[in-house]
Amino acid sequence: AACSYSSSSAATKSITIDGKEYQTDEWFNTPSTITGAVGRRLHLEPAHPISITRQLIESRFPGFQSHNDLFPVVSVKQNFDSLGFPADHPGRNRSDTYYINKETVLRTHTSAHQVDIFNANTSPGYLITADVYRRDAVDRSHYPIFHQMEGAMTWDRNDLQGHKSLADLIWSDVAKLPKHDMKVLDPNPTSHSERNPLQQEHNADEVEAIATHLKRSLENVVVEIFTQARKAAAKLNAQNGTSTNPEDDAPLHVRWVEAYFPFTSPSWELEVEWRGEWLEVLGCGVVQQPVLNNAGVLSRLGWAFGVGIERIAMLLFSIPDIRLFWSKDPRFLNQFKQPDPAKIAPTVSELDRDWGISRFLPFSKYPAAERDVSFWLPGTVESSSAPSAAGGLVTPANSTQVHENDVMEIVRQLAGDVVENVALVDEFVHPKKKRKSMCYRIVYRSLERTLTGDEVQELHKKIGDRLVEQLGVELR
Ligand code: FA5
Ligand code: MG
Repeated sequence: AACSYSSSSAATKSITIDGKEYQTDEWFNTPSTITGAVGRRLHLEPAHPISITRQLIESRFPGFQSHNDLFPVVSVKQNFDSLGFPADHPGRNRSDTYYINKETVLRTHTSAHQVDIFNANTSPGYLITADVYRRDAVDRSHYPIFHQMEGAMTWDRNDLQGHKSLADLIWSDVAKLPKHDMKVLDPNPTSHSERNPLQQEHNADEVEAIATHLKRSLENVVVEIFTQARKAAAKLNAQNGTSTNPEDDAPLHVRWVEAYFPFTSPSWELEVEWRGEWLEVLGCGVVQQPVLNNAGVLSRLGWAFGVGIERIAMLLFSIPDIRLFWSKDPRFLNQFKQPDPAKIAPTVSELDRDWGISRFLPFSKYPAAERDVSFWLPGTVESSSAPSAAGGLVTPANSTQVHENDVMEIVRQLAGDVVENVALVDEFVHPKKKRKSMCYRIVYRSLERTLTGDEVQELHKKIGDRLVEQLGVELR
């Protein structure tokens, strides 16, 4: 979608995002590379892996109402205030969030719509899939735009449906959920009451019933994903006459970990072991009652989760780099197809269900070029020799803070999708000059072609110049 930046006078500037106009102010920090990507709607593009993953997860929540077309520009109130984010929460910073103006942001998570959808109260269970925006690191699993699916389910205290208590009703719904035989390594991590207290409106049995319903529902999603991923691996083996990669046949390991969110208590994250590492795929918990009160549904209680679609899609299709999802290269797009409705219908048995997932086959890997950029931060730092509250650590004196995300942003703005990774490789304070030096290593690699040396050199020079210009650093 198009984005234009127009200025009628120095004081009033406006920006158009996917056809809608917004006034900007001194909080504005959203580059046109970001606003220009609003409107791609990968989660609705037929046969796109993000869209297939969305459909696969949705299929595990029969009866839930899906909301897949909510606009990404939301108020600070929707994104933070209504969910109980404290005023000093780091997520609110301009270093982390794309602001349009003081009151308006690009949503950083699908939870921004919780209160509105709870308020509409059209269905006890709902799902929201949408693009979300964060200023973040640059590597194979982080991209400033990604997709989340929010899910929530609530019950009404005033509608016990013939049960003697609310907990009883919820336990009866737990009994209706499909069972699985996946081993969960840590099914019930301890909740620490400082961070995850029992809410005053709930009793322990209600919370246990809600938590069990939540965890079982999400475990069922994971089982389906891995069943389908294994079918894809088996299909590839059959085609190539190869035997199964032991990784594909290894028992699936998942675990629950205690987490913290301002809008749920207790809260958890679900981690999946993938190629020897624990990967966080979602956050969830029992909805904080003030959120439901803000939505005007005081008698309801229940659970919510938020899952990263790219993380799941990367596992499902073996996609090695998050930038690939944005590729318009037919060598990428043509590898995926919409599932055959006859093979995924609810009437098809678990064993025969087939989403037609295929493993991604990398087209040749193009060479990487690594370049370092080293610079002095503006100002000086003071190493306090006198005992101090900070315990004699190096503390900024007259140094201007440079946030790492500002460095990341400049690299992305100038080099876009030809950067694979940016990492801090060295930092030190010069003992005499009292100045701090940082060195970042940038890995340049296109997914689609070989970059020329001159091209890399030119990009790298531009990045250095822009760091000087915007952050006031001095190149070394
Ligand atoms: C949240 O965004 C919460 N809104 C989730 C939630 C919803 C909790 C409802 C409780 C109730 P978090 O920032 O951890 O939480 O992100 C959720 C998931 O999004 C992560 O587990 C991960 O799968 C994915 N994710 C987060 N950051 C990125 C990123 N930069 N790139 C790709 N995926 C990401
Ligand atoms: Mg998280």
